[in-house]
Amino acid sequence: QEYTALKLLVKEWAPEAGAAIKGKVPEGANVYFVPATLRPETMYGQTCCFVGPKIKYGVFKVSEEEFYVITDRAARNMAYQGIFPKNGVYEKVAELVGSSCVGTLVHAPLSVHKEVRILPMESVLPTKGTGVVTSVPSDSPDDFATVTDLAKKADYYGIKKEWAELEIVPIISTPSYGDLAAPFLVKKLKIASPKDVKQLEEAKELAYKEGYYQGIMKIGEFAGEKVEVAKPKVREQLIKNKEGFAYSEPERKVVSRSG
Ligand code: ZZB
Repeated sequence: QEYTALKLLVKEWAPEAGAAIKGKVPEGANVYFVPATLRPETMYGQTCCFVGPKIKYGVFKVSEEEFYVITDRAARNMAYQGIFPKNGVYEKVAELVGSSCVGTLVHAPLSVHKEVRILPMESVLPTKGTGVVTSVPSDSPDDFATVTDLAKKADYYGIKKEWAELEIVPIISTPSYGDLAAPFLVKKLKIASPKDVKQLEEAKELAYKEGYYQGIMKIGEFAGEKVEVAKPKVREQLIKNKEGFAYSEPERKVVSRSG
């Protein structure tokens, strides 16, 4: 899988995570949460970024000034892709459990929402991508189901309701599902919660196909262009601006979020 890894700069740590990295990451260094995405063209619509609450993350040193929050597994893969200074070597300076990061404020490149929160998602797989997932509820049914659930049960999740309620703006228009494909499909397939994994899998497949082959960009520098055409351009732009980089991982048996 060829992903685009995106760099979400930490602006303000959640207290528990802030305490855990204190003294381990130099004051003033830039720390990034690094989600892996197959849909760089949707980055305009990020409303939050997910971690698995029970997943263990490392804070890995890229240079004196740059650190990445990702799983150990992703760091190991990245170490052979020229992302760290020495081939095969990845230095972990601290560890963070996902739940401690919830509430952290990060800068989301390209998004209409400049700053978004780190929020919990139970279905994040530790064995895929970087274990960090950026949320685009306009175009990802899983993300729409999760932010809806988070807002509904904010107290239960220990978050502020408004963190899960950022406006969902149209990014891509499609002939079959309108310009908010994920909310449309979640409603159409009668998906009630993130636990409806079977219907969510189907919704994801439909959204992928329609978005890629029929979608037209509604926003950003490539508005009016076909998604197929805009996708590599947005990716190149993120990479050129050092807001993202290419990250690939070997094919695995289980490739989907819901297993
Ligand atoms: C932003 C985005 C916007 C995504 C969208 C999808 C969609 P796939 O097809 O099953 O391989 N993802 C990445 N890592 C993980 C993880 N560790 N656990 C769970 N989900 C993860 O899924 C690739 C997508 O799964 C990635 O692309 C990421 O979400 C998520 F509008 O990034 B995506 C119709 C999908 N739309």
